[in-house]
Amino acid sequence: MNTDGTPDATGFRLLPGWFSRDAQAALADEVIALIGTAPLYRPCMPRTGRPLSVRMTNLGPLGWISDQTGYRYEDRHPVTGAPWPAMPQALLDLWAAISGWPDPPQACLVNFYGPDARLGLHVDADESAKTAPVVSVSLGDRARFRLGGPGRKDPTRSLVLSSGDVVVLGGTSRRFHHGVDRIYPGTSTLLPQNYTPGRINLTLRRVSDPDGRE
Ligand code: MD6
Ligand code: FE
Repeated sequence: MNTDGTPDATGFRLLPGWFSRDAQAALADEVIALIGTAPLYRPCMPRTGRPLSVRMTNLGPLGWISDQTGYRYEDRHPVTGAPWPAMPQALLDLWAAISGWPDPPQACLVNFYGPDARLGLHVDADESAKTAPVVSVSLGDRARFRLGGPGRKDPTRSLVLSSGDVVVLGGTSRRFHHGVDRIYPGTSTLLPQNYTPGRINLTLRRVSDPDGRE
């Protein structure tokens, strides 16, 4: 695992402090304003119907959702029924700068972690675009991110993600298990009071394959 911003042999890449403090503040302001129209909600796990501890919403043409029937992409907010708001330009610029993918991202999943929220080990596997990387931005409190391998039981490593850091899962790492063990409450002053302690993670994805199938 490299921490100098270059991809490792698996295509995993960490870009520490990619966004300056001012850029983080501008992006956080924009995302929080958009949450005003597309409110955070608590998705449920398929089958069990158990609510996740992370609250979510989406930006862009498509949004990732989870409910009793499964995981999928939808063009509308499941609670308000409205189309997802457009993605901030800064996220489109980030994707253009580092994804190496010719087309823009179609979905930005917004994850909000309160002090006790976690995200279990998972693979991002609901996209037909199997080779496009997934790019994520962390804002607010630090988090312990866990990265495994293609198998659920593969050994894992952990790294701390700080506000402004960017992670890229490209190449073979695109299908690696990963999750968030915990956040470290009170380690950032970026987010406004009603999001503190807390962490926002923005995950940019291509959803359709190059022939346009979803
Ligand atoms: C998070 N991130 O950092 C959760 N997935 O809160 C992800 O699940 C993720 O950071 C794919 C690629 C990058 C990520
Ligand atoms: Fe993920």
